[in-house]
Amino acid sequence: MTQASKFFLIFAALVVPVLVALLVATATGTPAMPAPTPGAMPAGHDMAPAATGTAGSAAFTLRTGIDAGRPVYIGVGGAIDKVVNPTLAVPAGAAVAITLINGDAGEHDIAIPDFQSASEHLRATGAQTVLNFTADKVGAFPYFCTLPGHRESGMAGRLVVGPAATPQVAHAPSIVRDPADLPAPLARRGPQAVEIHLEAVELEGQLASGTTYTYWTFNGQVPGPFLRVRVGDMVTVYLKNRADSHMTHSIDLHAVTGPDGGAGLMQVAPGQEKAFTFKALYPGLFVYHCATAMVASHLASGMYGMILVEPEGGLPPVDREFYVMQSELYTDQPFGTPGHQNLSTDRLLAEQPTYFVFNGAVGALSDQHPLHAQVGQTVRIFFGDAGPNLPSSFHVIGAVFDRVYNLGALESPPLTNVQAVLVPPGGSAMVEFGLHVPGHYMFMDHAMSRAEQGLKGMLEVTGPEAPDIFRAGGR
Ligand SMILES: [Cu+2]
Repeated sequence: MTQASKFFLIFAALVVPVLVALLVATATGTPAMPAPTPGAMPAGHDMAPAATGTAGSAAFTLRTGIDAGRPVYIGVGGAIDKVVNPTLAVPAGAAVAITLINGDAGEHDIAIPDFQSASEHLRATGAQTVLNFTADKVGAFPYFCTLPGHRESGMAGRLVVGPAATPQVAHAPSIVRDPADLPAPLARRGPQAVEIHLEAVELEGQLASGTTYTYWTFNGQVPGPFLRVRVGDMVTVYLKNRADSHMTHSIDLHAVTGPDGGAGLMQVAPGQEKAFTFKALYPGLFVYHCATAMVASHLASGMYGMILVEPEGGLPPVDREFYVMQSELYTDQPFGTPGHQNLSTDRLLAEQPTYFVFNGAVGALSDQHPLHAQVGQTVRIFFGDAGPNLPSSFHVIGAVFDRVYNLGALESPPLTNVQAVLVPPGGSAMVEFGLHVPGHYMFMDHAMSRAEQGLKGMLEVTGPEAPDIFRAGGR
């Protein structure tokens, strides 16, 4: 957890209950009295941010209803959805629109006397009215139903006008796959039949601190599972698309010899499952991905992974293996904007990413899952570039790759003593290097601006110092 998020949690734990208690006390202590004089502006963390709108406008929808036997307002949509008598937070100076829908067949209205604003009476179920006014003073102001007894029995809430809009910070589970989450090398064996089971899962995930994104994934994580087969295997791939998906999904494996890499046979609608079988003719490190139109948007949203087809006899043993994939995201708001982000098709088509990530999220391989190894060990990184569009100049700062299996070509002689390897979108490289000096080794795409947009990973190496190789000072 970052310092900033720790601070936020402590702040929220200490301050929010106090503010809520104050608001409740004020609201229930003087139910029938005239509106209180606007006081100091409360801190913003207890507020429901504007359902829609910018600094210049804010729109909310409320529905009348019954809660615990009393008439209330219930929020509709956005951050106030299903909240009873929600606090409506708007920036100072905003043009406010509150739509009221009659949801319970009683007669109701809504008024905010501090802004000389009151609606018509709604009598029929489903009737609507809109209250419009400008929030031209800062403070907390009651809204309520003016029909006799309704405010007193519970039909009241607050409008809070702040100097600026409350930032909408969003939280969701991590979708990051641990780079150490990959199967061990296969035992020595001949070719055989292998079954692979994958599931397309659409889910809300944490893209960066305070920022979320709707990922499309294989098996709920990014990248999808690391698949490991042997050359000559007959591989049957099952792909299920979860019933709660909104999109058709599919799979194209670059290890396949056959039309569309399987994707023509494997377009799977929500709630369905399909299978196909291929023979792994070629050893190598291959990307797989969803290939449903628009393919770029499925890749940009997280639907990719890698399959290793081991050569006969397997790969030479190493001490540590890691699974790392780079990709770009194209969001409608700039890098670092808090709140939920949507895919921007315009940016995607213009190849102008807002985020660059390893394993799906900012901080995935630094804050969440740094790579760990020890002095004296040899490390192997299976590195893939999911794109969808941009190549990677993969580099580990302070290390030289002893061996690079360029383009994932495992049966070609490796390049030796390499500083950075260029990996195309939809391509891969297998790199190996020995660890000689302990410390923090940052890795990235040496197109360095991308490090400022999320693309940083960390290899933590522990063990004895090696002053004969690296030390401070002169001789
Ligand atoms: Cu897909």
